[in-house]
Amino acid sequence: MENKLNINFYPGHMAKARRQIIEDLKLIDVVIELLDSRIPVASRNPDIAEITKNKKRIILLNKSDLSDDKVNQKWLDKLSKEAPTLLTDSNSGKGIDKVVKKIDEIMEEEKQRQAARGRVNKTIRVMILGIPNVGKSSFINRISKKTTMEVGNRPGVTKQKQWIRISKTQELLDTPGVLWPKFESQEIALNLAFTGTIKDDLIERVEVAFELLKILEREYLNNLKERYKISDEEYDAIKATANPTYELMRLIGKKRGALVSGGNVDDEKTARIILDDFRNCKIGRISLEKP
Ligand SMILES: Nc1nc2c(ncn2[C@@H]2O[C@H](COP(=O)(O)OP(=O)(O)O)[C@@H](O)[C@H]2O)c(=O)[nH]1
Ligand SMILES: [Mg+2]
Repeated sequence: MENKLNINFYPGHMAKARRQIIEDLKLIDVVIELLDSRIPVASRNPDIAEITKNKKRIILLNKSDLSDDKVNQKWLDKLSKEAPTLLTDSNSGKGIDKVVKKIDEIMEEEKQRQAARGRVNKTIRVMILGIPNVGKSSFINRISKKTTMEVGNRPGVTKQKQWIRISKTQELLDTPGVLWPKFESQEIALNLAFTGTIKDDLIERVEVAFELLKILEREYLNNLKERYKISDEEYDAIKATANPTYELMRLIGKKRGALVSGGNVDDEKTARIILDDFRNCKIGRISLEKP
């Protein structure tokens, strides 16, 4: 646990998951790459392009209810050059209908090729890929409307692939492919920590909250002021100190009553408040990465 931000500790497990994905892909026509719209770079496994290189692919920027709409549009523009890209919210279901339509669209040409060879109505087979916590299970539950999810739990059939019919033309593999993120930089590791993809007990919470606050102060200051009822005068006073971000953190702690006996600010408790508020969208819709 002292080994903070270094959690690549089970390569054997990862290699096995990767082999399984490559095996499963033989059955698949279209891959859905699920990303967290707040951190499309950090939530992307860099090997995915290689793993899926002969497959049709669509990209979903999930948790779009939590991210900044202006930034979402920019990511849509950028990623669409690589593959068809859509915004989804797997909690409410917003954007999910468009996924089925988009898959039919990108398979249209292939379908006509098959029809010319006498194969009509071949079912399109789809699979989800993504790192932990991006919303793969939520997405599958949403798109399958919970109709056939339980089938695979019968004893004796658990080894068999289960397909969930998601439209007249499409079936989805019921188990998503889980790829691990790569901690290619401190920035990526921090973004994964902010969003809760890396568990807090593996990391230094106060440091992580401090780093998040730095970004929020720079990019979303008005959201912060509003959430924690910080006046312009209070913020100006903080700005004049030697370590404004730390003073901001202390002010937030004070405002929220996160104090230790004696009246000093409880940094650990304050860190928890800031991280929870961010993750629960209480500071507003925030994007941590921009194209
Ligand atoms: N706000 C929001 N939360 C989501 C969305 N999709 C998933 N979640 C939440 O993110 C967490 C991880 O989701 P889960 O489906 O288990 O992710 P998985 O590890 O990829 O299967 C859960 O708390 C979900 O409720 C979404 O589109 N919006
Ligand atoms: Mg899951």
